Amino acid sequence: MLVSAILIIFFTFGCARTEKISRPFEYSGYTEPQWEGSERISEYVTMSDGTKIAVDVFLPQTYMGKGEAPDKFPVVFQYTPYHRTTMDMETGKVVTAYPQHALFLSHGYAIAIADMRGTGASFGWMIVMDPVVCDDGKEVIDWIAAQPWCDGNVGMEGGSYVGWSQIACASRKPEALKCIVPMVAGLDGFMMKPGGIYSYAFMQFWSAFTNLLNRNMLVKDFRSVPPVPPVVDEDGDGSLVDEIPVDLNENGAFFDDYPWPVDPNSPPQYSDGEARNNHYYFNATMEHIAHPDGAPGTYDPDIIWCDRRFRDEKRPGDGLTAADINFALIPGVMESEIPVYNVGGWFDPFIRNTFELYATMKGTNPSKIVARPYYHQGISPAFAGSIGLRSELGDRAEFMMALGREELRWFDRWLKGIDNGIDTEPPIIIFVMNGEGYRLENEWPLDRQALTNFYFAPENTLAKAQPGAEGMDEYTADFTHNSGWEPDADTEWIAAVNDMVGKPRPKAQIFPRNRQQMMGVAETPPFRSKQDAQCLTYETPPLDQDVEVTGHPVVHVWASSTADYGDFFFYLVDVDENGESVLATERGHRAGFATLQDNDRMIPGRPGIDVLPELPWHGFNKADYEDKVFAGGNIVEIVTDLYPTSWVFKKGHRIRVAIACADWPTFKLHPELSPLNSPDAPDNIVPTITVYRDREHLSYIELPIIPKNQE
Ligand SMILES: [Ca+2]
Ligand SMILES: [Ca+2]
Ligand SMILES: [Ca+2]
Repeated sequence: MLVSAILIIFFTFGCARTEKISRPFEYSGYTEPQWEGSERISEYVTMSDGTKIAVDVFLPQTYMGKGEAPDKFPVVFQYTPYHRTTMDMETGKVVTAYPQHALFLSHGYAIAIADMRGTGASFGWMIVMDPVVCDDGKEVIDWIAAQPWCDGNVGMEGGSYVGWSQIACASRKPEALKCIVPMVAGLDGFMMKPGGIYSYAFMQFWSAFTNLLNRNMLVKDFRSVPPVPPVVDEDGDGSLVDEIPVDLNENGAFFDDYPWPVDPNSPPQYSDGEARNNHYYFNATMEHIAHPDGAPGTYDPDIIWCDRRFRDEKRPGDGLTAADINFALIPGVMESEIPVYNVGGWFDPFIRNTFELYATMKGTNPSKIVARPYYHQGISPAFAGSIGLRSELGDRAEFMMALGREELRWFDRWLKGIDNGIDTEPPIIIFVMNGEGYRLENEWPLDRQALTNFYFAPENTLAKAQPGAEGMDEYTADFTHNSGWEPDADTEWIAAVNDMVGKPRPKAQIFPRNRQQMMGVAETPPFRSKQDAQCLTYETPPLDQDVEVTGHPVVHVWASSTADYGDFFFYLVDVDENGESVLATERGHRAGFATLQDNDRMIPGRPGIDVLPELPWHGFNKADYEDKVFAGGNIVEIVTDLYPTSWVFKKGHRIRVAIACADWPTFKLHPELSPLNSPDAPDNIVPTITVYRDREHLSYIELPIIPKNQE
């Protein structure tokens, strides 16, 4: 009686919250926001090898719910190399950078964020994706689970490296880890060399950014973030800002101002003029740069990876290969059976990995995937509007909060045991660009896809009919072809950071915005009209009806070259009635990796796991590479998939394939064709390629076309 009276009151006042809704991006009625505010705890957690890891914890503060306030919480954990929290240098206030954390806190979750060793305020030095990072993660989760404020349930979330770190932790099977939400996570160990070609611009950016962060620099006018907050208030005055040593020569860094190990005669100085005993912050930061044991100190990802051309080449530092630090983690994650909600972006360079994680692990781990139309960092309203994403979702904050509600549904299900149905609805959510928008699916690739070949045909056309007995096209490489369609900020700040750490300056003044350059969000759709004019192109006549392509397009191209070596870049392009062209999807491939290999080889040691989906895979080991692949007039068949997409080519538009032999400075030029990695270097070898399109050499793109009017 009382219950129905309460319900009547709620309905009378039109409180929508009482309605139970649990579907993609919408969630209400299963749990209510019952907490306001948060309190922060900052601690060093000591790893089994003695290294201190910085952890910040935010606990829900004021209980607004009914009954007694819970004093133990499920915990959402982020494990990051990008500073666990941010410090406002003016006010000394510490904040988390993630707006969805407030949502989780209000629903009775605690938040824990740790700096990986060698980063932030943690001690030790950074070796990117080293196994010790995985082991540390498990130790931190074990520590969280043992704290009095934790109810024993931990989930993880975050993007990019913070997505990788969830796979890393899950591979070590911590007992308290109950679910993860890796977003735009790169897992293929060759992810910085998609198709075997080095991602030059991004790695220049990322190395400089890493060097900047790990030194806790604060350089005005750089694309900078503030120093990470110190963990320990050594002088006990309630302020953390004054634990950061003074930058004596005002060059944006304190690491160059004092000897290390600390010299008692010239110790670090502090803004309050007080002495410190332990210099925690200084010592932690200096360990990132050089270790007292004589260990290598700061690990520069660009220097380490740039000249390693094969997936099985060992790197200095830990002697591991690219494969060892990524797909090698998969068997452990599968044994853990931890539920995984994969979040991908159609224009993220890791979207193939996102689908591989989903498809490979769905049989062992409760799995879900959403593919949204965005870049690594987000999406601009202009692009969102052009592909049919509602304009309010083009707003970045709302776009992120919609994802926050998805995470809350996942955490409620697996950390609180709330039966909200997220694990029984169709597991796949894709956004059909230029089409119906979000759509639920049950399998990937879609069973109903009709794989349709579009053959390269005379006069730069694409035809469904197979070609005749003869046909070929010549194309001379243009090393200035650049897939970026709008300039990013210039590279001055990278040059300045590189100067400070003793590294050469970038080869280009401007790095473009595109899929591979992951920082920043382009303001306009990915136009290609200008770039396509620098390419060899094939296109259909105007379409007589809408054509939906959802899945993994695959390119087959027979080619020879005047040079012994070559790189290829393939673009699937949508050309409108006015001839303006926009990128749908793309991928590059180094011709020397010509032979297809079993994709189960992605996991080192071949543990018998079927890596899915079955896509062309070229191994990328040294033994898989054919040097001088085009020598002696050799005609080579290149087969590669493009990044998965879901794109509707509208009636009246044309489907175009554009082929380039360089994409600079996004990708490093082929080292044998441009040893100086510069489009205008005098000793460049500029190849002319011949693309064959005859009965004996079928060159085509295979498109996964989704029939209309299904149900
Ligand atoms: Ca202080
Ligand atoms: Ca200085
Ligand atoms: Ca397989």
